[in-house]
Amino acid sequence: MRIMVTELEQFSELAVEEFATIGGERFSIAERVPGAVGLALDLKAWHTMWRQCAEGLAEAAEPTHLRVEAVDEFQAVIAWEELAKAAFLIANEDGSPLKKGYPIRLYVPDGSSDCLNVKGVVKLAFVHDPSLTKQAAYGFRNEVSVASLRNGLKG
Ligand SMILES: Nc1nc2c(c(=O)[nH]1)N[C@H]1C(S)=C(S)[C@@H](COP(=O)(O)O)O[C@H]1N2
Ligand SMILES: [Mo]
Repeated sequence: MRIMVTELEQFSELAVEEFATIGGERFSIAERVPGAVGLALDLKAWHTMWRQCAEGLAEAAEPTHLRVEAVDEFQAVIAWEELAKAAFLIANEDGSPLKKGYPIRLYVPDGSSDCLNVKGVVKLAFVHDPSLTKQAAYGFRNEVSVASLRNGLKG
C-alpha cells in the first residue's frame, strides 16, 4: 500500500519504508500520546524534509491545513496551527509494520479531538487555502461536506 503526498503542484507516492526514510528522528509515540504504542516521526519535521526532496516548494509559504484520507475513506482536515505536536505512527515498537493503522497513523496530541487520530492513512495533502476554517473537521468522505469546511463564504 502506498501513501500519496501532495502539496501545490508536487506529488509523491511512497511505500511506508520510503515514507520513513524521508527523515526525522524516530521516537516512541508514548512520549506524546500516553498509552499509545509504536515508533513515530514528527509531522512538521517530516514535512520540511519532504519539501527538500520535492521541487519548487522551498520558497512556498507554510501550508494552512493538512487533509488526510484513510483506506476506509475516513478523512480529516486540520489547521496547521493545531499540528504543532502531530506525529506519524509508522511502525510497531520492534520496527514491524503496524497491525492497527497500517500503513501509517496520524496522531494529533493536544488536538481538538481524538477522532483526528486517523488510522490507515493513504493520502496526505498539504493544503494552501486560507478560506478553510481553523475548526478541524473529520468523518467519512461523503459525510464531510466541503461547505462545512469553509467559513460559509464559498461552496
Ligand atoms: N481510518 C479511520 N481512522 C479513524 C477512525 C475511523 O473510523 N477510520 N475513527 C476515528 C475516531 S472517531 C476515533 S475516536 C479514533 C479511535 O481510535 P482508537 O481506535 O485507537 O481507539 O480513531 C479515529 N481514526
Ligand atoms: Mo471519535
